Amino acid sequence: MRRSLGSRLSMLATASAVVTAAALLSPGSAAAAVQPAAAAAPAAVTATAAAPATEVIPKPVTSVAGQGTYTLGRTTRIVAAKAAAAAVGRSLRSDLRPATGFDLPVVTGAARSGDINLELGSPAPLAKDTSGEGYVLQVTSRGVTITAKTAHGLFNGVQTLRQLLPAWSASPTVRSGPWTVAATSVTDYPRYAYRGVMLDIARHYESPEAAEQLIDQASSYKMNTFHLHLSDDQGFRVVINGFPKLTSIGARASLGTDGRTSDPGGFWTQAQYRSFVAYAAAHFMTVVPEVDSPGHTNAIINSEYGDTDNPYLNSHPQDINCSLNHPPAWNYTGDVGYSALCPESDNTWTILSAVVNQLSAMSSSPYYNLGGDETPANVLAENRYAALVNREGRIVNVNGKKVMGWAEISGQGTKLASGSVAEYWNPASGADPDTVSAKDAVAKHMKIVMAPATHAYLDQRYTPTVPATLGQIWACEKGCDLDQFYNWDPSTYVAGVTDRNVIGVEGAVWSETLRTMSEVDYMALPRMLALAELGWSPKVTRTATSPAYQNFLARLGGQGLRLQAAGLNFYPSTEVPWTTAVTAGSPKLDRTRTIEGTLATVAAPGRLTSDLKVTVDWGDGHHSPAVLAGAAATGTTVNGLYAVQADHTYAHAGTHRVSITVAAKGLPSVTTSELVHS
Ligand code: TNX
Repeated sequence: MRRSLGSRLSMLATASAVVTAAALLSPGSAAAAVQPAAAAAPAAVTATAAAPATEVIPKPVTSVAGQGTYTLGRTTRIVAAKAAAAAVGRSLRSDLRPATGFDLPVVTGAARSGDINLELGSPAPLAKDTSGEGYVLQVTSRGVTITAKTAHGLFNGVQTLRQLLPAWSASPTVRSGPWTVAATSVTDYPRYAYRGVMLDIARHYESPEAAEQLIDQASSYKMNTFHLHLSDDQGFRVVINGFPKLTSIGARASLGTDGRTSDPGGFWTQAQYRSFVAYAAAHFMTVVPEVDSPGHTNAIINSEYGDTDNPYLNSHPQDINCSLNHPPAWNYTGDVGYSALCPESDNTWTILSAVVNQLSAMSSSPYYNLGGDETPANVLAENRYAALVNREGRIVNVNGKKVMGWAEISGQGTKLASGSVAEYWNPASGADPDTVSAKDAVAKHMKIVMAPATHAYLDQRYTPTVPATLGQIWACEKGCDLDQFYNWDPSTYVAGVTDRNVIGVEGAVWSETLRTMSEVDYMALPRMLALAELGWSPKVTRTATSPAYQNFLARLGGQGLRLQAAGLNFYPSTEVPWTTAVTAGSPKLDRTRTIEGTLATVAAPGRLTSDLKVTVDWGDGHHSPAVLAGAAATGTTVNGLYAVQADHTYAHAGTHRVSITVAAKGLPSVTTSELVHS
C-alpha cells in the first residue's frame, strides 16, 4: 500500500526565567571554590553556578536534588575497576579535557573523596530496566558515583553528568571554571529500545568526519542508533567490492542546488565506513546501513547499466533498469518515484547481494535497512515490488540481520520474517486511511519505528518561511517547530499501534537542501532533542499547553548555552526561553596598567548584542559599559558567542577584582568575576 505517495509527490517542493550557569553568585559563595587560571596569566576567577539537575535532556526517570555541591578539579580521578568501565572513563576524560584543561587519570582501585567512580553492578533501582542502558548517578559534595549493569549504562550516566556540569564544559577551548555539579541522585532508563537519527548522505554527500559530529550530539542525548541513508537517485556513497562503478560513477555528484545541475559528490571507502562504525560503537550507537531499493535507485542503475565487462554480471546489466527512463538518465533534482531495479534480473540480485553482504558484515546494528519507499505501481506493480522486497529480505536474514525498511514494506504481498521493522513516515495519524502501512505492519507481526514526517523529519522547515533558503515543507506547510516535534506520542499516534508494536522513534535528516553539517545542525538542533526525549523519557501527556512541554522548553533554554559553548549551529527557536551565561576570560594588564584582551565570553542564543547590557565593575571604584563583539545570526546560523571588551587604565598597581554583569530583558542578570594583577 503506497497510498500516501501521491500526496508527497504532489506536495514535494524541491527546493521562564531559568537561572543558568553563572547566576548571581557573589564572590565568596561558589566563587570561593575556584581554581586559579594558568600560572602565567593573571589569576582569573569566575563565579559559575552548577547547572540545575532539571536541565537534563532527556528528562531522567527520577532525579532528586541533594545537599551541597561537587567540584571537579585538577586532582579528580576517574575510578573504573573493570575494563569496560575504563573505556567509558577514557571517553569522559577526553570529553572534559578541552574545556577544563584537566587530563583526569583513569585508575583502578578504591575511590577516594573527590573522585568520579564508574561501577558495573546491578543497583536495586534498576530492577525495572530490561534494556541494560539504565544507570544510577549519585552526586554528593564528596564525589560522583555512576552505577550501571553495562558499559552502555555507564556511558548514559556520563552523558547526564556532562549536562550537569556548567555549559562551558562543552567548549572546545579552555574555559575558567569552577566545574561544579549540584548534589543530586538520578535513576534513569529508557522507554524505547530504538532511539535513532538518520542522515541522508546520498542527496548531499557528507564526509565520515562530518557525520561523526552528529554521533557526538545524538549519543550525548542518549540516542543509540545511527541510520545511514547511503544510496538514492542522486548518489551511491560507499565502496562495494566487485562493483567499482557504483562509486566511480555513482558518487560523482550530489543533488543540484542554487541553479546548479549538480553539487559535488563523494563516497566512503570501506575502511572509512568501518572506522565510522567503530566511532559510533565508542559512543554506544549502532549503525544501520540503508541502500534504498527497489526505488530511489537511479544512481545504482546509471552506474551499473553499462558495466558490461564486470565479471560478476552476465554482460547485459541493462536488464536491471525498470525505471520510467529507457535508457536511464541522471536526474540531480529532488524528483522521486521514477526509478526501480527489476526484480526479474539476475544482475539486480548479484548487485544487491554484494551490497547487503558487504554492508551487513561491516555494520554493528542487528538491522539492515532495505529502503522500500516510494515505488509507484506505474513503475513496479505491487507483486513485483513485493517479490523484490521478499527476496532481498531473505538475503538480509541470511546475513544474520533483521529487515528494516520504510513502512511500505508491509504492503500487499510482502512476507518478511517476524521481528522485521517498518519505519512509519507518513504524517497520517489516528484512524486516517493513510495510516494503512502501520496497521499492515502490525498485522504482519512487524515492529514499528515511529518517524511521522510532521513530527520527526528534520529537513522540514520550522515555519513556512524559516529558514528561507533551506528545508522542505511538504509535511509541514504550517511549519514544524519544537511543539510539533515534542507534542505527540509514538504509542497512540496511529490507532491500533501501541507500545506492544513500537520499538522506538527516529529523526530523519533528509539532505536535498542541506549541503553542510552547519546546515544539517541548523535543521536538526534543537528538534532532535525533542525526539531524544520522546524515545527515552517515560510517557507523559505532551501537548502545546502541557506542563511537560513547558518543562522541556525550560530545560532546553539551558541546553542552548551548551550548544553555543560547543560552537554548534542550531535554530534559536522563538518557542524557547533561551537563557544567557557569561564566563571569565583572562585579560592582562600592560605596562601602563591598561587592560588588554577579552574580559569575558557571553552565550546568549537568539539575542542581538543590542539586546544585552554589559557592565564592568573594575574593582577600583569605577564602572563602565562594555562592548560585545561576535557574529550576528543569519537566516541559517545562530548568533555566535560574544566577546566582552572594554577599556580601562588603573591608577595604581595591584590586584583588582573585575566583575562583568550581563543583563537581558526578561532574564535574571548573570555575573562573573576575575582577578587581574599589574
Ligand atoms: C520522503 S519518506 C522521502 C525521502 C525524502 C523526504 C524529504 C521517505 C521514506 N522518503 O525520499 O528525502 O521525504 O522530506
